[in-house]
Amino acid sequence: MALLPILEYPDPRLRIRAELVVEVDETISTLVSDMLETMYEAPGIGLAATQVNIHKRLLVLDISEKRNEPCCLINPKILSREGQIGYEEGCLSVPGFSEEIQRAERISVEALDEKGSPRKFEAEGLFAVCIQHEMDHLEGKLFVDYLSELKRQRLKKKIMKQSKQSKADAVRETGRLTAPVI
Ligand code: GNR
Ligand code: NI
Repeated sequence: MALLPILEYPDPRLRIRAELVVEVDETISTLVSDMLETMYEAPGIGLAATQVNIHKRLLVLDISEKRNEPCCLINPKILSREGQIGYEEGCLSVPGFSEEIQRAERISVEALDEKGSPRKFEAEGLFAVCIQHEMDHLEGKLFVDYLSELKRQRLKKKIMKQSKQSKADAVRETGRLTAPVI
C-alpha cells in the first residue's frame, strides 16, 4: 500500500488522454489499492489514474457515507445518458475551488471490475456525476473547463496568486527556492 502524489491544475500532465488497460494484472491490482488508499486519505469520493500521473483508463470511487463501498472501473464506457443534474463539484486536482456543473442525471455504464470481469450497470445522482467527472479526467478534461471564460480567468488569477505566495513562503523558510516553479 502506498499514497500517491496527486497532480494539481494547471499541470499539463492532467491533459494527457489515458490509454485502454490491456490486461488486468498484478500491476493494475496494486495501482487500484494504492489509488483507493490515496482517495480515502485525501479525502475524496473519486480518483482517476490520470490524477496520479498514470495514463491508463482506470478510476476508483466511493460515494458511501461510511466510506466502505469501494468501486473500481476499468476501461469505462457510457452507453447512454438521460436527464440533467446540476451538482456543486470539487476536484482533488483543483484544491480550494468548487462550482456547480451540469451533467447527465442517469447513465448506463459498461466497465471491467478490479478482477477484469465485465459489468454493466445504471448510475444516477451523485454516483453518475462522479463517474462522469472521473471519466473526464481520463480524457484530459477538468471540471473547470465547463466554466464561463470569466470564471476561469478568475480561478487562474487565484491559483497564480496562491502559487506566488507558496514560492515566497518557501524562500522565506529556506532562503532558497525549493518549490517547483509552475
Ligand atoms: O472528492 C471529490 N468530490 C466531488 C464532488 C462533486 C463532484 C465530483 C467530485 S470528485 C472529487 C474527487 C476528484 O477530484 N476526483 O477526480
Ligand atoms: Ni477530479
